[in-house]
Amino acid sequence: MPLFVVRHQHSPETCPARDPAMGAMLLNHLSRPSAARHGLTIKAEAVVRGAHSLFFIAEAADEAGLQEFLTPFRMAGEVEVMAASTCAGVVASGGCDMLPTPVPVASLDPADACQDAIEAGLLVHRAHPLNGETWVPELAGGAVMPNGRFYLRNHFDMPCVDAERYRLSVDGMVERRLELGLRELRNLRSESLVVTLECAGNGRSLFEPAVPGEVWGLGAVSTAEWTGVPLTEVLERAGLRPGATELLFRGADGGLVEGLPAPIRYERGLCLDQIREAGALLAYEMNGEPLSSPHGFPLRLIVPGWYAVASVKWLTEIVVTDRPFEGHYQTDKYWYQWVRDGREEGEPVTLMNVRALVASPGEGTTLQRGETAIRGVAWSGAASISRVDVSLNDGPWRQARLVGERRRSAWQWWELITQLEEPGPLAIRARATDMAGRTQPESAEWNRLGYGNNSIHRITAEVI
Ligand SMILES: Nc1nc2c(c(=O)[nH]1)N[C@H]1C(S)=C(S)[C@@H](COP(=O)(O)O)O[C@H]1N2
Ligand SMILES: [Mo]
Repeated sequence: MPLFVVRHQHSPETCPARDPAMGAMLLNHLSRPSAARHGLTIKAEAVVRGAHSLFFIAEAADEAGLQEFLTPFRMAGEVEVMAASTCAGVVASGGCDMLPTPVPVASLDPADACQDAIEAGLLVHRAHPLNGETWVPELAGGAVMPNGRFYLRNHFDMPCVDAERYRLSVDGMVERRLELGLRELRNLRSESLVVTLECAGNGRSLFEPAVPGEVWGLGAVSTAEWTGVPLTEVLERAGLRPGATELLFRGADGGLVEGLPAPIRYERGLCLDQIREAGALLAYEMNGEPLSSPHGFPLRLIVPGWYAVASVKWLTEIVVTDRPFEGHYQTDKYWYQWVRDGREEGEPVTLMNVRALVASPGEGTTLQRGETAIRGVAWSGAASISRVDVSLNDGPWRQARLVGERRRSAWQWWELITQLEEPGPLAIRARATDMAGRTQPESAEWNRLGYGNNSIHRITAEVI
C-alpha cells in the first residue's frame, strides 16, 4: 500500500493539545482502531517539541481517503501530505530520483470503455484491462485510422486523468525541474507527425508452438497524425546536466504484476541518442482531436519507428538519469528470447520489423473473375518502404504500386491490379522491403514471448 508522511502544523495561540477535550478527540481519531475504520494504518507518530507540529507515517490505499481522514487536523491548522517510500524501497528502485510517486488517479469504468470500443468497431480480446485490435480489412481505409478504431493495448486499468490538475514533471539530472501543465505544453512549439504504432505482440497468435501473452491476430497496428511538443524542446527548457544519457518515462497507470512483490507503474526507458534519432513527440492530439482517455489523455509519448511499447500513455513523469532503465516492461517483458542451436539468446525489442499486410480482399472473401485490386499497407521502423511484392497462388513475385506519400514513420499503401482468370481458391501473399534493404522472412523466428512476428502475410480468397 502507498506510504505517506503527513505533517500537521498549528499556531501556538490555537494549540489544540492545550484544550483537553479537543486533544482527546484528536488522540482518539489518530488511534489505530479509528485509522483502521478509515482504511489506513498509522505506522508512527511524533510531535516536534515546542514547534506545534505533528508528523505521522500512514499507509493508505489512496491519497483521497487519507485526506478525508485528516479533516479534523485541517480544522485545527494546516496539513501537508507527502508521498513517501520505505528506505528499502528507495534503494531497491535505484535511488530517490528513480522512485515512482503513486499518482492516485481514478480509472475509466472498464465496462463503459469496453462497450465503447466494441461499438466503435474494435475486435476486443480482453475487457479488463481493455485490449482490442483493428479489423485487418479496415487497415486500408483513410490515410489515418479513425481514433475509435485505433487498436488499444493496456497493461493496467486505464487512468482517468484530470486535465486541470495534470502536470508533467521533468526531474533528475536537469538544471531546472519542470512542472508543466497542459496549457503550458500547448503553448510550446508544436509539430504534427503521421506515425504508425504497432504492438510488438502483433501476430503473436500465429507463432507455433503457441506463446503466452495477448492473443493478437494481425490488427494490433494503426496509424494516426499525432500533434504535440518535440521532446527535445522540453529537454532544452529543463537543461540536461553533464553525464545525463537516459530518460525514464512514467505513466499514471500501474498495479500488481505477476511475480513482483509490490505494485509498479508503467515505465519505459530510452537513451538520449535514440530519442533524438527517432524524433520523439509529447503528443496531446490524435488526428486533430484531443487524445482520448484510452489512448493516453492528456499526454503521451510517441516514439516514431519503435514498437509501440515505447510510446508511454498518460505520461506524468520524465526522469533524466545516467544509466539504462531495467524495469519490468524493459527487461522482463519486451525482450526477444531466442533459442538458437539449443542456446538461449536475448535482445531488447526496439524498432518495428518490416512488414506488409493484405487488407483487401479480406480472408475468406469471394471474388468475381476479371480485374481485381489487391491492396494493403506496409511499414518498417528502420526506414521507409522501398517495394512491396505480391504473389498469387505461390507464383512469381510481382511488384505492387506504392500509393500516396512516402513517410519515414508511417505505413505505405500499396496496390496491385490483376486479372483473375481461373475460378477456385486464391492464395495471396505480400512481402515488403524497406530502404535499409530489410525484407520479410517466410516465417519469423520463434521467440518465447512472441514478439516481432513479421512472417509474410498470406490470405486465401475464392474466385468464382
Ligand atoms: N502508460 C501506458 N503506456 C502504454 C501502455 C500501457 O499499458 N500503459 N501500453 C503500451 C503498448 S504495449 C502499446 S502496443 C501501446 C498501445 O497504444 P494504444 O493503446 O494507443 O494503441 O501503448 C504503449 N504505452
Ligand atoms: Mo504493445
